[in-house]
Amino acid sequence: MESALPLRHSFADSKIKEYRLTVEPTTVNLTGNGYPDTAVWSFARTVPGPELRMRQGDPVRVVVSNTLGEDTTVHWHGIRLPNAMDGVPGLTQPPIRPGESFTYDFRPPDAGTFWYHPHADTLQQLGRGLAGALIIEEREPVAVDRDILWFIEDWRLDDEGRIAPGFGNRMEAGMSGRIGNTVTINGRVPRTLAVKAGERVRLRLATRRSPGSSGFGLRGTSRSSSPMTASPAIRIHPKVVGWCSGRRCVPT
Ligand SMILES: [Cu+2]
Repeated sequence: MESALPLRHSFADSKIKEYRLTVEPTTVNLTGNGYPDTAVWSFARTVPGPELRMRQGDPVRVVVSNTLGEDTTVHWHGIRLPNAMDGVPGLTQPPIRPGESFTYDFRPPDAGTFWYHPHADTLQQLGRGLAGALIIEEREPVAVDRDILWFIEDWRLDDEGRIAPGFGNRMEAGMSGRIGNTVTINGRVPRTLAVKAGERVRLRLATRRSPGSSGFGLRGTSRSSSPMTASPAIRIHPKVVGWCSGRRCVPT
């Protein structure tokens, strides 16, 4: 499907970084340890969706194809973009109908860690797994030894590993949001992250959790940092990481 995009014609095609994202149901194992697999809705058959990396100011194209049984779109959360690329169905673009595609073309103006998600039937599509990280690298690279993304997600699963229905519950929406019973980092229940003493690690944190507040902690470290802090890097000494969320703590 061709889209009418004002920016597109100013791009030199050879320089455009292109991604293709198919929105489709798939099955993943979130919890490990012999627990059942979970049917999710995914970008490109992974949860979270693929990490999209691009350079500040460079042109990027993302072609989104919808194989769900309902409309969708993609919104680029926190990024300053032309309105036509903002992904709000019925307002900035027509919805992407089942079987159709839409092409997003833009130049991200700001560096940082962002995320993308649908803006149609949002609570259900988010709750079933449609989200991914969008990393905009600085034009002047930050000096780090490792650049690590933790994409934190929150799932409400039943005993069979199925995503529990009941999205958009008004009582929950008016309180803390839909709080799950399973937390994953990069699509798995978190374990540990080993870092070397003195290693300079850039730890990027993104979350699609709906509850209004989260806590985060690093164990065995000399410093900790809020997920909202945009500092370019933190120095972690030894060893193991754990984190808390809402009313629960998940030791690792
Ligand atoms: Cu958003």
